[in-house]
Amino acid sequence: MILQLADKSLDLSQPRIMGVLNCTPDSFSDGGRYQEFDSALRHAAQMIEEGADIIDVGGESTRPGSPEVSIDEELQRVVPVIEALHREFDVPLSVDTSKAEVMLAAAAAGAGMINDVAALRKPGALDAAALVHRQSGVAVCLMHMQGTPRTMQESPAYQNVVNEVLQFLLQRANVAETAGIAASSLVLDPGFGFGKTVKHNLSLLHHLGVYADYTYPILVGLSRKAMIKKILASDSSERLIGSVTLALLAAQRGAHIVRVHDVKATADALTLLQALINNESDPV
Ligand code: 8Y7
Repeated sequence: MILQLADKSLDLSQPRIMGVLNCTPDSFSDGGRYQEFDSALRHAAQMIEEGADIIDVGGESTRPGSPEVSIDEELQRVVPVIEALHREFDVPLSVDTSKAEVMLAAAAAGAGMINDVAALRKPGALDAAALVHRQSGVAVCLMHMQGTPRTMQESPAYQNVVNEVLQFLLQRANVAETAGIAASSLVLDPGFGFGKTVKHNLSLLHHLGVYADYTYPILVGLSRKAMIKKILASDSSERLIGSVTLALLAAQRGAHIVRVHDVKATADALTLLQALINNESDPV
């Protein structure tokens, strides 16, 4: 399976790594715009060096309880970074946004994928994504979320989380395709932690294989999520091991792209998984 991301392509016959590039001010010291820009570029360069296959550039914190960011602020955070990365590196770029204006500007700056945690439900987002898809073949990741980032963790509830998330994603894929986005350019994501309890997240991870019956690539984000701390009942020192373990479990269950903060450690885990798989296809 090959995913086209505007002018770049990604072979998904083995699991790929999406490196998280946060362009939110709270992830840096308050050194002003240039320092934030510079620090973002260096962080991206390091993740590429460590084996990231895509860089996900985000300017809006979507963590539970986060305040919303204005369009202008988000544009100022992500567009210069995407432009610079597109100029300097060959790696595909995605933009983590739900806003139509940011989708348009990011695509013009060189982003090859839109990663929308709201699955194109915000005003104008569907049309903006369809437009940049038609113009330059931009791919779209549709993620499931119950509720909104501000309130989603208050009381997540499902009859059958696996089925409901799947039905939502297939329905959003259908809406996207009707708007003119090719099925082959869509990626689906169950949205771990977005309106889900630990139990919901574990059910989704356990049953990730249900997506294998569909032709869409699957992206998962489990890196540094609250479920790790809740299950391990320990503090941040266990986050790395927890994140890498969950990325590996997801890859083993068929995830095509894992969205992670710790690229090097994840790349090592996936290399070991690949060695295991390759060994079986080698004649003895
Ligand atoms: C995810 C994501 C976040 C995820 C996709 C965090 C932007 C919260 N999580 N995008 N974004 N999937 N596609 O903890 O799971 O990284 S933000």
